[in-house]
Amino acid sequence: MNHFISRSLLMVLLLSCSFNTAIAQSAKRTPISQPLISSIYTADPSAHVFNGKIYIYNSHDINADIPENDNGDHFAMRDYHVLSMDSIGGKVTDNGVALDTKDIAWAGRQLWAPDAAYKNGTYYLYFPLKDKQDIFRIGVASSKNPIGPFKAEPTPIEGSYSIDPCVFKDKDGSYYLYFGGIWGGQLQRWNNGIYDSTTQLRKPGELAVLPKIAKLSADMKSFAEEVKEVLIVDEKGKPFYEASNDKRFFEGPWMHMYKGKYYFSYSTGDTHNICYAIGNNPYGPFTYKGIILKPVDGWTNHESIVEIKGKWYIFYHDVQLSGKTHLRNVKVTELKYRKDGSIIPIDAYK
Ligand code: FUB
Repeated sequence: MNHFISRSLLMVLLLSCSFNTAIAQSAKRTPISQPLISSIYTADPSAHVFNGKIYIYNSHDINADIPENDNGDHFAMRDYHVLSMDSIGGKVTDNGVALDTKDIAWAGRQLWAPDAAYKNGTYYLYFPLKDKQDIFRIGVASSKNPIGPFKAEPTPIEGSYSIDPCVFKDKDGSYYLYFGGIWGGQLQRWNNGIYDSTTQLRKPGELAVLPKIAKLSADMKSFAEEVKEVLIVDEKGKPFYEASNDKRFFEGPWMHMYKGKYYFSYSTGDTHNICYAIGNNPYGPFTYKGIILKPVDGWTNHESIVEIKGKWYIFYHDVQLSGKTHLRNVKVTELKYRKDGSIIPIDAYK
């Protein structure tokens, strides 16, 4: 008995030592930037400059006391708040509730990473949300004001599915919606527009699941074409297999243009990188180029990349304020390109 107690004590001591070591190690990671706001938890920042002001459309994380699982049930967000600021480093304003699930007719649960766009005097908010059948769809809401309140359309965008919408305005004025996320984002369950809840995650020897794209209609509320796959290839032009999970797409698509090239960035999810691939048009194919942002504290990693007053910035999140995966805080730091157009990888900690 005594032997058992002393072994247990030893285990507790060892465990607390390794736990403290883990804390000490993470404490050594000094963040290069601070949370933009600490009064609420925020994540998945999609930043835009509208009329010279910076607006951040992000998830609003809450603690719903739901145990963590691979489906992401613990990300149980119910509304959006738009953040705004006049300049990088300036005061950040939380503009209150912009859209609430209770005002979305088709809502089931989980308002995940949104994005926004402006066209002809109206702001459009694109948002992933599970419908009443627990299937992620993408909805659209509109407002005359960039901070909302937004009014949601009565049904999701027809033909939309999965998560993480990113709206991109091309140089000819056309708008495209990129979307998709695997695991809890359900992208692996969709084949040729059909949902199958029994579909398993791809095995290492199978081709990786690809993100999706569709051109938006003139009214910004529907797809103007069939959803297409966004092909990401390695330097030899070969598509990635699931085994390359440090490079293949997982979630968080974002598109920006730099010096005439299309930069498609995304999170690798279970390996926590933000990577990028370059193409010559919005549809791709995109050739993998490397890591933009190394893993941050917390499981998820999610980016947006924007030019503001001649400098480039990456908006991202980590869990500096809470230490908890589902209670994140958005941040921003400068992003730099080399002369050849490649991006200098960022470590968010010193
Ligand atoms: O915030 C919920 C999900 O976590 C997002 O949709 C993903 O991109 C990941 O950040």
